[in-house]
Amino acid sequence: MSQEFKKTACILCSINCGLEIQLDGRRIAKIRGDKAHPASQGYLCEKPSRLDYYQNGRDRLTAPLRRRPDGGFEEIDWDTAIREVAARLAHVRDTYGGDKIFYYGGGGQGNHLGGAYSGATRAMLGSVYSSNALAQEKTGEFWVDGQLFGRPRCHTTGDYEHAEVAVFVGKNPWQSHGFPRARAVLRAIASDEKRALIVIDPRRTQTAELADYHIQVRPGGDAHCLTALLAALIQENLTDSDFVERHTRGFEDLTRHLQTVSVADYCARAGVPEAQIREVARRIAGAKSVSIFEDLGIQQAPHSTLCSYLEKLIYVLTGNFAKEGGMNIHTRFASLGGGGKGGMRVSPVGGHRIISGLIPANVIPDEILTDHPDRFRAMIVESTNPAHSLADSRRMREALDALDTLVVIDIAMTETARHADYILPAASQYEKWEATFFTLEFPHNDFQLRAPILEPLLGTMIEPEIHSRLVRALGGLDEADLAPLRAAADKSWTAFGEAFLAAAAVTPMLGKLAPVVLYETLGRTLPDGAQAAAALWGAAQSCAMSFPESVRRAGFEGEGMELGNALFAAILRERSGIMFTVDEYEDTWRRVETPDGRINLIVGELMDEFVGLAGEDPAARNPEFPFVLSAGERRTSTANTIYRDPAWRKKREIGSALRMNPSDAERLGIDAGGRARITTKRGSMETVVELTDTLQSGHVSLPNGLGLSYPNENGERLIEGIPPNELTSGEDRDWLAGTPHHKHVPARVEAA
Ligand SMILES: Nc1nc2c(c(=O)[nH]1)N[C@H]1C(S)=C(S)[C@@H](COP(=O)(O)OP(=O)(O)OC[C@H]3O[C@@H](n4cnc5c(=O)[nH]c(N)nc54)[C@H](O)[C@@H]3O)O[C@H]1N2
Ligand SMILES: Nc1nc2c(c(=O)[nH]1)N[C@H]1C(S)=C(S)[C@@H](COP(=O)(O)OP(=O)(O)OC[C@H]3O[C@@H](n4cnc5c(=O)[nH]c(N)nc54)[C@H](O)[C@@H]3O)O[C@H]1N2
Ligand code: SF4
Ligand SMILES: [Mo]
Repeated sequence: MSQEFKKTACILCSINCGLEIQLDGRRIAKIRGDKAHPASQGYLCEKPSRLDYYQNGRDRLTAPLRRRPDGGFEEIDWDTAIREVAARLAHVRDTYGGDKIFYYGGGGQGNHLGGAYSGATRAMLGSVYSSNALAQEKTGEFWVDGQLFGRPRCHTTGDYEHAEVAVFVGKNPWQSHGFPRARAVLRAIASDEKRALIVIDPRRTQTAELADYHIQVRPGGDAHCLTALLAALIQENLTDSDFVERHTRGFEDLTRHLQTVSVADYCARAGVPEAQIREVARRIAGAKSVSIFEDLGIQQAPHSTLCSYLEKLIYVLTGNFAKEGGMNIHTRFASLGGGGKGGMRVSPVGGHRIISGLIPANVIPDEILTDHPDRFRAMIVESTNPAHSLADSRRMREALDALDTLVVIDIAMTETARHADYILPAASQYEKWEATFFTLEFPHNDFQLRAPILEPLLGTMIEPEIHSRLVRALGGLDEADLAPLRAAADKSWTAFGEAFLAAAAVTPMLGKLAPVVLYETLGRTLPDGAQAAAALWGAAQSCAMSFPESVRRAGFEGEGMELGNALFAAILRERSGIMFTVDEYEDTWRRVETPDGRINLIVGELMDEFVGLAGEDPAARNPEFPFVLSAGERRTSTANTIYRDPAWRKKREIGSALRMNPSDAERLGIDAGGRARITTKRGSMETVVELTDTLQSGHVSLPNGLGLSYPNENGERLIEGIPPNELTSGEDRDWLAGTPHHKHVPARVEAA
């Protein structure tokens, strides 16, 4: 066993804590936190200790696969795979138009470089529509950011380290993280009597156990709960009137409505004590600083876009914006959005709103399973598993099967890959240069380029090379264009930059193919074989151009392209990652993009829904489906579908259980450790039950990421736990953003 610890990062959630790994041959033997990582500083949760189950899973793909006429797969060599995939997709483009080739994915929790390079393949194909997992969680929030602050990219982040009061709405950071060193930060708030932790969650989560105030809202009652909180702020004159007057627009109109809201009535509907809501309103108003985190508990539940709006009003009306401990608009190293052509506003078949370049994930099957001439005919799926992770798996599988061509780029044989015409096996995230664009922090934002710690598994390929070869096979790279760029790259990055800009001005396609052009030119000159990092040179340049002052404060020097070069050089050099921007609180105001720099308090499109809450009862249930199922809870035993082998979970049975309140179980005749059948309008499945009073009566919960098919030692595929989206339905989604109601699925439970 090698004694050396190699620096890399955890790939299991968006925080990407810095790791040091000791190898035993190709096995991941020892893992510890990297103290030099600028954000995680050595912090780790329990999940990465099992990373060998990812790296050396039995499900790893080791050769390109082609579907045979009999439905099985056969191995083919890479040259054949690239040639045939390019030809099949070009055929779709030439027959029906490149806009019929839909791209889904581009990265998971640890890997966004593949997605960066896929832009070139898409440009060759004329593929303009895309989406990814953000379009089933964050697009409603992004849209609201756009309404309040001017553009969807005006994304705010909390400052939980410094906040006097931290509020979590439908978010369980003890388990799911979402900000660096979450457990340490939560413990610090909980143990300081001058600070307060507020949790709005129907379930008594680990975070709620620590909280000063656990607002145990009724499932689906958030819109009423948040409105009651806002009404209490307004009616008790608890808002920051100076801030509101100087920085916002629409307060009168908003107040007119909130003055009419009965706090008592809305609290009753939400299932929360009025006294608690009023006390929390006063605690928030009296605090020096407040940060608020909203997540899937509202983003994947009824009124999700409206709830995002109400959540943001709380911190805006109390002036907790653009200040220490409050909410701020952060920098970004690169965009997480979908790209594509600027003008596209709605999906081609159903006319569904596109937000941040992303088609709502829930409507993807509707855009395929139709005879509409503009339907998607082909799909490229990269580093994501939509047949498992999107609503209504059965319909998603039908849609995948209805495509002319499905190409899947993954490291493992997934639920989605099984429907592909071609599967291209990627090298794992420990076998290549990788990075994520989850750069969401303020005032210190960090970025880490990870070096490979292992050679690619035989037969696999890194995504940048896959895309480069596809672009070449599609006729996109001309050696005559590349040679002068290579020569310039040999001189200096500045010479390269100038040559590239000049060449792209003459041949615009070079600009559209930029990631792959950089890979084939500049990439070949990078030290330590970091060819795959080439696209980051472009990202570093645009980051330095967008946030020059913040990049300078982080210690980088130079004018124009030199500043971006300095940033890029540090990225290549620092294996633990770098702080790429340091902000001042005033920067947040410079990033507000409304015409007059004020925050809009009125969002016209949401007002009917907002006012309509008065006539709604969130406790109403269909007698046929009296339970609310939260399908996809984050537990210590879940990590999306990144770990496929069920053996990674230490307590296998209980980790996959349906959680329910003991009183419900007793009424239904289900014993502790017994089994239950859960039925929704889309499906019915059986599983083991865990009894716990952390759930309210009438609320049951299943973990996310389970129910994967995985081969045992004999190669037989077994499924452990419930694949949650066998039970969900595509039509249960937010009317505006199209985000799914996964946390709020009407269900029936019976003893099995
Ligand atoms: N361990 C682990 N961590 C993860 C992941 C993982 O798979 N495993 N996945 C990562 C990913 S991709 C994401 S997006 C994040 C998600 O992170 P979270 O959003 O924190 O995760 P969830 O557990 O899905 O949902 C949060 C909470 O919503 C609550 N909830 C359910 N219904 C309602 C409701 O009606 N109202 C309110 N207010 N709350 C409700 C649930 O009880 C739950 O505690 O986690 C990331 N971190
Ligand atoms: N019912 C329900 N459904 C949900 C959720 C829920 O709470 N409830 N949560 C949703 C959320 S928030 C999210 S983010 C999604 C996540 O679901 P997906 O978007 O499907 O993402 P992951 O499960 O993270 O899958 C990542 C895929 O990337 C592959 N992979 C890993 N490393 C590499 C690599 O280096 N290269 C390539 N090419 N592939 C790689 C893995 O094998 C895996 O197939 O699930 C969503 N689905
Ligand atoms: S918090 Fe997220 S990134 Fe950090 S160790 Fe845990 S799963 Fe990995
Ligand atoms: Mo997610």
